Amino acid sequence: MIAPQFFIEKLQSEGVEFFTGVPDSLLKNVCAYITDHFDDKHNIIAANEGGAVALAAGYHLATGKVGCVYMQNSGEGNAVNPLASLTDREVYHIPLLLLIGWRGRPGVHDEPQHVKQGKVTTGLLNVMGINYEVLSKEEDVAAKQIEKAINSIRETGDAFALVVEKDTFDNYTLLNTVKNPYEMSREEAIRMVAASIPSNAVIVSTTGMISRELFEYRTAMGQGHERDFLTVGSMGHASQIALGIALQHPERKVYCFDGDGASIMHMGNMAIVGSRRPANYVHIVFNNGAHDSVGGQPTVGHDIDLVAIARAMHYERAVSVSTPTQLREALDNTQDEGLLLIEVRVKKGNRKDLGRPTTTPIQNKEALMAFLK
Ligand SMILES: Cc1ncc(C[n+]2csc(CCOP(=O)(O)OP(=O)(O)O)c2C)c(N)n1
Repeated sequence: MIAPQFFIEKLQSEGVEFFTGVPDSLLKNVCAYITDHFDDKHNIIAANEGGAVALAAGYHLATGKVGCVYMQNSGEGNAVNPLASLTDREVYHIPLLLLIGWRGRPGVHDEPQHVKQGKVTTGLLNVMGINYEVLSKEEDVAAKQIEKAINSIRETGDAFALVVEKDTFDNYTLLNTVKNPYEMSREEAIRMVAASIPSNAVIVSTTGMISRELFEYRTAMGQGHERDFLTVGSMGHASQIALGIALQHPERKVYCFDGDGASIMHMGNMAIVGSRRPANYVHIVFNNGAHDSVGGQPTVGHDIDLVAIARAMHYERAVSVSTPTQLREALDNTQDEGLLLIEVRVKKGNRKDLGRPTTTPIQNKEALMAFLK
């Protein structure tokens, strides 16, 4: 395995000293090391992977240097547009190093949302004309690959990707954990909200532990899972799935269980919800100020005012709560009609024995569609 410190110091010795991206579980240790060792001008956790590519482009325009963009392979899709229409040699020809966590690598068991993306990860790079190496787990070989990558970038001016398999990096524990002041756990808040919704309501929940905690709540209560659409992939888009349902089923309440990382990733989606103002839509953002599901790296969730954003985007009502009593009061208001946002500020962390959905995505979809009929 590679020590995160070894990897990053090797990149620094090759002149790479600017990092930006969206954290990934396979890159968790290296992302934590970057978070601890680079200031906020040299490590920017971006809203989404496309934004990260553009940030690295801006850094290059300002310095002539090569930035490193880290991401899970799920983020390749977000990055394709700026890679093809900004940094590519047929456009502005801006060099950058990509570090891509390879979830769902063929032959390695992974969750369903990673299977297709895992199959197309290197194919997408090929079709984009981006050279890559699958990073070795041996430090001396990896060091040579880094030299090769940087030489290629310098000679061609093109992007180069290092693709990272599971268990490539050694452990590194994030030191700079900012402990937020909130006491309620996300799971406690999820349970309270799920227990309060009418029996004909639908929940569309976001990627990561929010969906896992909702799934476990239903199981623990002996309930079925047919009312919940667990958006296991497609991070940042749960609010639009919920909008698509809410507009066609005005007789039902539709809840979106969102994360701060996910809602920030595609924040424009909130403007579209606001523009349609569905009276049966309740948007709940469980805001722990972190990408908790992939290692707890910070988001800007606690530096922004989600209530003001929602109001500016024409949500009729928006409140922020952080205690069970406040949440209970806010939930009492969900009985009324009118587009509503509830921001629930929660602490970081999760139960260590948290399971994963045992139903497949297709089973989930079919059960929900039957329920909606
Ligand atoms: C496009 C994309 N980029 C990155 C990921 C990896 N990923 C899965 S969950 C997650 C964090 C979600 O954070 P947030 O929405 O704040 O919810 P939390 O985990 O904190 O509850 C990330 C980055 C992904 N699934 N898709």
